Amino acid sequence: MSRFETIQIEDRGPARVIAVNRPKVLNALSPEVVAELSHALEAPEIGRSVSGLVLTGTGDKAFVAGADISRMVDMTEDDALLFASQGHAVGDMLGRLPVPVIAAVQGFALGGGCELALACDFIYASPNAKFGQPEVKLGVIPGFGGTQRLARRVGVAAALELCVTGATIDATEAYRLGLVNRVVDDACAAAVATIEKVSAMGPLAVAAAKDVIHRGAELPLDAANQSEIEAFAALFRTEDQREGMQAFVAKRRAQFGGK
Ligand code: CO8
Repeated sequence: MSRFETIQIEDRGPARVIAVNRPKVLNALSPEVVAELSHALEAPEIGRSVSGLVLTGTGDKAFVAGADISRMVDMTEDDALLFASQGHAVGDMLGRLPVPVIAAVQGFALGGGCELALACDFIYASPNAKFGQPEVKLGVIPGFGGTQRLARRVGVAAALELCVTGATIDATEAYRLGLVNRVVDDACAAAVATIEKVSAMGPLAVAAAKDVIHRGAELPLDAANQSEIEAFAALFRTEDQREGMQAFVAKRRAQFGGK
């Protein structure tokens, strides 16, 4: 995995930890980071030996302090369109992976960093975490899902306040808003522990839960409920369903094969 220069990858048991690794610029997202993240998310072992991903940044000071401003300063409109589209493609990939993706945020998660965290399935924050969409201070707006995923996560009014003021909020406020699921001393360790728990579950069921929840959030309730009914029923075609239920009845631990 040494082919990557701007990200680090480490497997911790069934969890794959992917860290943006540009600590000198607070892990700012360059086009190279975006391209390497995209590559890393294509690894075939995700969903097989890898039961979940943890996205983080190296060092204590930042998760990701935004897109790399020095690389954006001279961008043309076309460059910006491409950069934002590539960022969004990574966000879409994260949502489509068949395993949970947890953002482990320590320090700054600003701009594209907050957006990268929002593109993960949920966020754990260390007590020093700081979130914000400061793009208006630079004369732009979020371009990597901040206006949309943030509004869906915390509501339109709270997202608007953050996006028009550029304010930074701490971990406690982010928790109060529902932006982060948990504030814990070591967000990365907690995220790895969560993936370990997930690895004992039926992998097809985990993938189905993620898929139905994400797709359903974009649908009217009756259509979303219908997709749940169909996904629930489809799992009864799997060996995992028989194994899970038979193990319960036999009072033994289920051994899921993902089939
Ligand atoms: N881009 C480039 N360099 C950065 C960035 C960044 N976003 N953030 C920090 N750095 C660099 C600094 O320039 C500095 O470099 P140097 O040591 O060479 O001077 C180094 O990191 C350390 O930073 P500071 O000295 O500024 O550290 P402080 O503790 O004083 O301040 C802050 C930390 C508050 C985080 C401050 O660095 C800051 O405000 N950074 C910019 C935050 C920001 O505005 N982020 C939003 C960027 S716009 C954006 O993300 C839009 C995304 C759109 C699409 C993305 C598609 C993928």
